[in-house]
Amino acid sequence: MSKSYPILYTFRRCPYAMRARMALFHSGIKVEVREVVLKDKPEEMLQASPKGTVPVLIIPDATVIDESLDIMYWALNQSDPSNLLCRENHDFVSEISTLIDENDSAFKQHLDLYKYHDRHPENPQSHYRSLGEQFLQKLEERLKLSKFLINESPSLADLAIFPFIRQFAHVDKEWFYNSEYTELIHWLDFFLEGIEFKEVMTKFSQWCPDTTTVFFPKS
Ligand SMILES: N[C@@H](CCC(=O)N[C@@H](CS)C(=O)NCC(=O)O)C(=O)O
Repeated sequence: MSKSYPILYTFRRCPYAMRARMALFHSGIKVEVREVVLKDKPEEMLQASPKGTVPVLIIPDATVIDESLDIMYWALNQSDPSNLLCRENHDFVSEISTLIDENDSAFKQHLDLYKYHDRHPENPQSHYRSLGEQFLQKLEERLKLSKFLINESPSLADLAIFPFIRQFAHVDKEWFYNSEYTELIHWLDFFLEGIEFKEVMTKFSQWCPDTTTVFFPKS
């Protein structure tokens, strides 16, 4: 019988999907990739997860995991050779979860206001940017104390947050790369230039039931 792999519905440019792929990559778990076009979601994905967001992971026992953070924890709980979960340190574990919560709630809201400011004309774009900067400042302060957000090596917090900082930076790259957040700029570039990210950003064509099966990572 042929080996069955977990199936990952993903969308290349989605920051939630990026962080799920980063964790899968670090855990060394190979998945079948199904690249989704958000305006044309496959029926198979919606049947597994009717809420219709990516990423969605279906593991071989048919369990559906449709929250990016849960996919990260699932993968790293199987295998975490880089100790991204910082399991042995309870303070780190709780800092990781607090930082990710803040990213996924207030910062994500501010990021969307900044990115889609034209839908919120009651304030100028710079107003929404300064709301997001509260989180940038917090990260910058942490990065003055240690090389990564929690400690001297990357943790789950770094992997879960950097795709969102990338998105914030890309709204106005010139502003970001000339800003006072010099530690954050170095930190972001570290992830963007890494081989993991290149692998994570591999382009796949839209999946449909007739396409050839493709895997991530490729090798
Ligand atoms: N809380 C979810 C959020 C995922 C999410 O919102 N993904 C976006 C793409 S970045 C999505 O699928 N949106 C649905 C759509 O645009 O139709 C997670 O962490 O997985």
